[in-house]
Amino acid sequence: MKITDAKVFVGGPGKNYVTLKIMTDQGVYGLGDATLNNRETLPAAYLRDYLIPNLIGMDPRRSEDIWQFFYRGAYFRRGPIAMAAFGAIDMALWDIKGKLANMPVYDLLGGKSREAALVYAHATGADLPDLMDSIARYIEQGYKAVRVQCGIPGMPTASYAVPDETGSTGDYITDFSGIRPKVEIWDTDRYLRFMPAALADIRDRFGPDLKILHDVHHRLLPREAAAFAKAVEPVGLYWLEDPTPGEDQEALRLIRQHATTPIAIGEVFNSIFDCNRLIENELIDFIRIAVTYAGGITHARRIVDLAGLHHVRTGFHGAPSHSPISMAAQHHINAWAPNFGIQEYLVLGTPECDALFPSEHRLEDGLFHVSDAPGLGVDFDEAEAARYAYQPGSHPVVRLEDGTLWNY
Ligand code: CS2
Ligand code: MG
Repeated sequence: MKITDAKVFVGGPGKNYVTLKIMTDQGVYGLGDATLNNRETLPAAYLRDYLIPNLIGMDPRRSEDIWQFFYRGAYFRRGPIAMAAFGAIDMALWDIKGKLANMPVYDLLGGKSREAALVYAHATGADLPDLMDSIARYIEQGYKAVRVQCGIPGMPTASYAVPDETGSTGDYITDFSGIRPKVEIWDTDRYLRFMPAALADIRDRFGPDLKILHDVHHRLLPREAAAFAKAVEPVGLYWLEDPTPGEDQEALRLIRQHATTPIAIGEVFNSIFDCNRLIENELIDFIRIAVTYAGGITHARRIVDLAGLHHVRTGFHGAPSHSPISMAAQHHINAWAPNFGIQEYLVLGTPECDALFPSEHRLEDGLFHVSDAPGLGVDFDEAEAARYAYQPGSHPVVRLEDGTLWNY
C-alpha cells in the first residue's frame, strides 16, 4: 500500500485551520490538523515543501517509522512548527489505519475506558457579575466544569480572555486586523488583589459541585504564583493553569511546596522532553499538551503513558484554534486513556464548521461522546473549503504599565 498524494488547505470559518489530506492507492484517505494558531502558514509550508514530497510512495500503515523518519531526519529536533506538521501526518495515518481496520481510533489504542469524557467550557466576563451570568448559562446547558476568566477592576485594558465591555463577544485570541499585534496592559498587583476573592465568590454562588478552573496565562512570577495558589486553596479549584511561564520548570516546585491547588501546564509544550522532568518529579497534576503541536497521536500517547505512571492526568488543550480533526484525535485518546482528566472544549459546531468538517461526534450534558465511525470519524468537504482563504491574524502582546514587555 502506498501514499499517492497529499494536499494542504489553509482557511476556515473565522480560523485559519491547516488541514492535511493524505491519499492512498487503495482509495482510503486520512485527515490531519496542523493548525498552529496565528502562525498557520509555517507548518503548511513545511508540509508542502518538504514533508509531502517525501511522504509520497511511503506505506501509510507504517506510522511509527514515518514519524521517526521525519523527527530524526529533521536533525533539528522539536519545535511547534515541525511538531505540528508531523502531528498532522500522524493523525492522518491513524485515520487511514482506522478506516482500513474498520475500527474507530480509540479501539486501536486499547478501547474505551469510559462511556463519555468530561469537558470544560470557557466562561468570561468584563466584570464579576458578567462572569457569573456567563457561568450560569453554561451550567444551564449541562456543563459540569467551567474555566472562569474575569475583567480586573482598574486594569488599564481587558486582560487575557475577557471582553472589553459587558456583553461583548468575539475572538479574544486572534486579532484578524493584521499581523501587527494589539497591546494589552497588565498589572499583577491589581490581579492579585482581586482574583482570589472573585474565585471565592464564584464558589459561594455555585456551590461545591461545580468544577472551577482558572487560567493565569503565564502572567505571575514564581513567588506570586505560589502565594496565589495558596490563597485560593479554600476555593477547591479543579485546576490552576499556567501560573508561570513553562520554560522555568523549577518554578513549579516552589508552587508545589506552598500549596495543594492542582496545577495544569503544557499547552505550549511540543515534546515529551518539555515535560518529562515535571511529570517524573510530580510537580504538576494535569498535562495540557495538544495532539496537534505535540507530534500527533504517536507522540502524545507516549506523554500520556508517562504521565499515568506519576498520577498526572490529561487536560488536553482545546482552544478554538484546533480544528475538529485534531479535537477528534484528542477525543479518541480521551476515550481510551486510563489517566484521562478533562478536555477543554469550545463549541466549534457552527453550521459553517459542521459543513466543512462533518462528523457524528457529540456533546451531551457536559460530556463528550466520541463517534464510533472508523478512523477519526471526521470528514472534510473540499467544496466548502474552497470558500475560505488564509487571513493574517495575531495574538495580542502584553506590556506592563511602564512599557515593559510581559507574557501574553
Ligand atoms: C489558552 C489558549 O485555551 C487556553 O487555555 O491559554 O486560549 C491560548 O491563549 C491560545 O491557544 C493561544 O493561541
Ligand atoms: Mg491556557
